[in-house]
Amino acid sequence: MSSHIVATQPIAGQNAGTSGLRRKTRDFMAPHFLENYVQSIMNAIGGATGKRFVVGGDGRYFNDRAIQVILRMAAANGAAEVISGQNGLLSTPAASHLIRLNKADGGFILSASHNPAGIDADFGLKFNMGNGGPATEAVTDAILAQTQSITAYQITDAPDVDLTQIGQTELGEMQITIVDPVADHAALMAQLFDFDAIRALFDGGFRLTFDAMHAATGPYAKAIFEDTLGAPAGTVVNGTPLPDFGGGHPDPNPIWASELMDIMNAPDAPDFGAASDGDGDRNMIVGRGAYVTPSDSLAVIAANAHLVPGYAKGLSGVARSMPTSTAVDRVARAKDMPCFEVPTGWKFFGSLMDAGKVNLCGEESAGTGSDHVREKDGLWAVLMWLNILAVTGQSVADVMAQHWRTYGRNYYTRHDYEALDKDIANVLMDDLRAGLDTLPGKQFTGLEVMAADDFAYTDPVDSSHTTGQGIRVMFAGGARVVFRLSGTGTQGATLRIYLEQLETDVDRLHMEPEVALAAVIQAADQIAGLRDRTGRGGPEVKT
Ligand code: VG1
Ligand code: CO
Repeated sequence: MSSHIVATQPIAGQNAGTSGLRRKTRDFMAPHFLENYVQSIMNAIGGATGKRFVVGGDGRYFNDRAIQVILRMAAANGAAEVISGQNGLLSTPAASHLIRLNKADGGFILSASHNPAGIDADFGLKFNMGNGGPATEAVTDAILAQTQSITAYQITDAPDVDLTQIGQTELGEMQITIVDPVADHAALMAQLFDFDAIRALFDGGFRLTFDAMHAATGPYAKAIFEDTLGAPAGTVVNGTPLPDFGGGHPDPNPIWASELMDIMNAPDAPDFGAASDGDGDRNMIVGRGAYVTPSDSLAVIAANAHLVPGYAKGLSGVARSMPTSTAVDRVARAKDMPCFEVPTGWKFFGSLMDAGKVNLCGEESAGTGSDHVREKDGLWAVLMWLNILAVTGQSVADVMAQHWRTYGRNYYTRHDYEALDKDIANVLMDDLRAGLDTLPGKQFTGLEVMAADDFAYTDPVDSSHTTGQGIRVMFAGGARVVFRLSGTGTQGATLRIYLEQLETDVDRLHMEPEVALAAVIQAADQIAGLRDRTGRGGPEVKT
């Protein structure tokens, strides 16, 4: 085996967004594209010599080929060891755990999360650091700088490594350790949760349907729910990971997981439904006829975490991404614990968790997790709920009703305008930014603006500063609108509008969200001129 240096030049557009680099699969397959990015990562972290990495992905199309390239480049760059999931599979939370467990220097996770998979769909690569969490802003910036100045990459010309057998193998001087993708993560879950109580729940006839959406979580869910906790075979549906995710869109929300929503709204619905996304870090929670918004799920978990063995001592603090509803803030206030508001993307939670300031984090986009890893964790969230239901003996609908009575309800929805012309989206945001100072005191559909800003954040641990994270408009009475451009799309621009309205009147806690939010939705349209500017009748996706 010999290594060689390949001359190359920068490839435009290798700037990572909210969660690593995400592009069309064919872009990643183009000559030198993947290689440039991998070498840029290795350069940005001070080289790979003597280092230990974890590698794995969500099993999507090109996962298998990309891993072979990363292995050959790691060997050529002098890495000591790479730990790979068997057949190249690892969910994002499992990869995060393996990095921490093995004290690795970082990990390469191959995924475009919930984006569709296939040669004509999307592919992605994200680098996680030694703490198991996504590359920080500083490292992401360093990687971008490398992609703009790269002149060569190193690769060996060895044949493919066989990743089908668990055990040790070598690539030149580099050791390759192939591990069961599920075992270590499942063992971690057994430490955190009362598996006996959850087993008793299933023994008593409690029925769960878990939709793995043909993506990474299938094997994890089968091992934990069916093989360990005694849920009957068939509890996990769409449980076999497929390279094209069965042609679906593994984004666990009522729109894309409509198959599960139909099951949960049928007369013979199971007690509990859940789903996860492409790489297993997101979750959807739904009771019989009772969908739980991710923001509410975070608040319920914050309110009840002490019922779960791993969190029996109570939480040190909680954090949410800025657009996530303020439901969790109300729980934190009632329980007198710190609550942080950070920019979108899990990388911003890492320093708070490393410093012990928080051990529960969440995003409105169906991400919830704790400091057991440094990523959001779909199966963890589902187990949190199962453990809470097992202890309280309540249904999901009962838990929600009680929570809203205690803390009030933050009605919430997100509207997405997808694949917009980038210029139109940018001008819309620029105009909003320019007009911020004129908003306070104005009325829109009867709602008075109290404050408006462009969200900026200073990390309380390392003082790093981030600006331009989204326009916030706060109204009197606890309503809020946030305008933000997506950083994970691969086509045009996606404008996300996050809409929220607090309700504390006990007689108004069970309305249709779109009805409760009607005035806020109209106000957002008036403030941004959405229909006129986009030329569309409304958003493509409402979640
Ligand atoms: C979206 C979500 C964000 C999430 C990110 C990665 O980003 O809104 O909350 O952290 O996806 O999720 P954006 O920039 O498109 O809004 V995923 O499951 O990569 O792993
Ligand atoms: Co994901």
